[in-house]
Amino acid sequence: MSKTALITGVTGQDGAYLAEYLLKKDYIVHGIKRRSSLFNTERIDHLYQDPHVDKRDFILHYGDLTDSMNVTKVIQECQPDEIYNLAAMSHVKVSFDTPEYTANADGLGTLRILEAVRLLGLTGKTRIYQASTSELYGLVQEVPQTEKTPFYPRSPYGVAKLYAYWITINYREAYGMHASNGILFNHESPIRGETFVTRKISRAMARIALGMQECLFMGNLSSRRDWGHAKDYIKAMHLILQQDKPDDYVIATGVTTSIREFILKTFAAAGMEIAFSGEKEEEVGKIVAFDEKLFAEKVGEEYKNHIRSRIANNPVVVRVDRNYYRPTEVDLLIGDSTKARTRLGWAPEFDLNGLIEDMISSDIHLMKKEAHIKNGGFRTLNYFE
Ligand code: NAP
Ligand code: F7E
Repeated sequence: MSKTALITGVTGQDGAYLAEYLLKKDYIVHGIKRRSSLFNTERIDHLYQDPHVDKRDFILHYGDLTDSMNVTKVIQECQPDEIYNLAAMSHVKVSFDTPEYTANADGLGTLRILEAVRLLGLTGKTRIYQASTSELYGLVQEVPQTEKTPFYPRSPYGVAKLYAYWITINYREAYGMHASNGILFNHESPIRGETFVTRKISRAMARIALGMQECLFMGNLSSRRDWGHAKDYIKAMHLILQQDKPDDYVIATGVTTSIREFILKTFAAAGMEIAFSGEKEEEVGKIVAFDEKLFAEKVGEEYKNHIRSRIANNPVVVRVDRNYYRPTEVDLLIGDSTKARTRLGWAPEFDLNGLIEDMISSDIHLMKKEAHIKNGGFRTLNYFE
């Protein structure tokens, strides 16, 4: 018989990939989506069937993690075997602007799910995955970070997720619930939100290459992240809930890269060599060399003249804007996922170069299409279009 999963945050990057993965494994998948004044289901529209057709294995419910009655009602209706709690206000910089909301959604939202499962008498049936994060390590106390490294969060987001991490463990210990934390390091993809740094860079590179944007404005270029591909990381979530015993696992690649290096690699992947010069807010990145063959292959022959002219007249394509700095920063993240690799048999298929290739080919394709939409105004295209 098919298992039933409930995914909160199903309209997000991970929710979309996980829903697709579970549907392929013959799960019945329920998802919670928020009401929004504009469509917010672009990442999952390709999975959604006609609601009037009899067999529906992908079912969406309106909801919000700040509404405990809604959360309880949806869980009661679905009677899920597995809950993946992916819903969150997930942007670290924005959490400094909306700290109370972030605590409510990301911290108390997790409590609402755990308590609903308990009150509905589903403790013995429903397994729970909590989307914990490398942001818990914050001001890192150990390098690399493992399941045993002490936490020191550095943002309202990190602190809210710290509550969620511990309340998950507390419900496991107090009520014997199958509730686990995946401590996932940064993971990205072509459907990553446009304001996270990797997607911002990949998208801007495509727009600069096509002559749609002049410059990429960045915050702190020196912080380092351990970046993997979301497609690999959602498999770990599923594996965690298939274990007999609940537990907590670090999911990471074990490779750390600075934002500056990510920019160099992203432009280089499309044939543009960048050199950085200057310090702090005066630092700039210029195009200094051009692999015309690679550029023609990745971007297109017809855009080569534009890059030649940029190199000759206006080579600066990256500048620093202090508005993107955070009040407290997480400088260095690098994870040790030995426990997940040995106990779950998990291993990533994508390395950083593979991730960048996937992201830039998608963004070049999308931005070309966007450039051609002239009538009816400018519209951001969906990855799946
Ligand atoms: P994402 O793309 O920002 O998606 C977040 C999802 O949560 C969206 O579907 C969003 O809905 C929904 N949401 C936000 N607030 C909500 C609320 N109050 N009630 C119900 N739904 C709400 O995030 P992601 O990258 O897929 O990450 C998934 C989860 O993993 C998050 O909990 C994140 O904090 C955590 N995490 C992410 C990473 C990473 O590198 N990606 C690493 C570690 C942990 P809308 O579409 O309507 O905005
Ligand atoms: O920033 C620096 C920024 O916003 C990465 C979330 O998914 O992963 C994500 O959080 C780094 C930071 O991700 C810009 O200061 C420089 O040092 O892509 P990000 P994040 O903050 O690491 C963790 C694991 C999560 O759990 C979160 O939900 O890049 N940076 N310049 C910039 N960052 C952004 N966004 N924009 C810039 O212009």
